[in-house]
Amino acid sequence: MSADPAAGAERRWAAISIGIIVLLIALAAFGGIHQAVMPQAVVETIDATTLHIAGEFAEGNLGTALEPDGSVTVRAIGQQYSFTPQCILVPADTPITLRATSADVLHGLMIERTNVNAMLVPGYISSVTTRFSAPGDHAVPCHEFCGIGHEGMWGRIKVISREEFLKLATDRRRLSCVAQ
Ligand SMILES: [Cu+2]
Repeated sequence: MSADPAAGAERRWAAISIGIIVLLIALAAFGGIHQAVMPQAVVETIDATTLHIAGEFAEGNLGTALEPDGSVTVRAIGQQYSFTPQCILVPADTPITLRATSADVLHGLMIERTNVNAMLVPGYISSVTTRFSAPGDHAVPCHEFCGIGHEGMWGRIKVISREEFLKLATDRRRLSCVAQ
């Protein structure tokens, strides 16, 4: 059989295409598996069974705290079926670190109209940094199904002006807008 130069070229190109596809699949698989098996750079753990008794998430530490550098740290807990504090008070135009965890099962913490979206996993601390440009109210739904009362699990974030917040922060160690 005489060699058909066109058929040879077809086969070569097919082999190259298949080679490229195999390489891309291998790269995607390596990337995904590699990332999945590597530990996260920062994992903070906490004993979910003693959250309320002592440590960072004891009741007196929940809410919003003004840090010496002028930034703000919010500590919150998710539990079936509410967030504590139920209403989080934060200043606008301020770097905010939100630290939260779960006291029981998996919950979600999403702040509407922002890109803040975290999972609250019992035993782990979720830490998110954000900043609000303007005062206003944001709903905070739990968006991980956590049980029969899940759809009623909503918190709130109230953003006030920085001046107003600093005034409130002078005489209170932890702030929230619960019952306001
Ligand atoms: Cu929930």
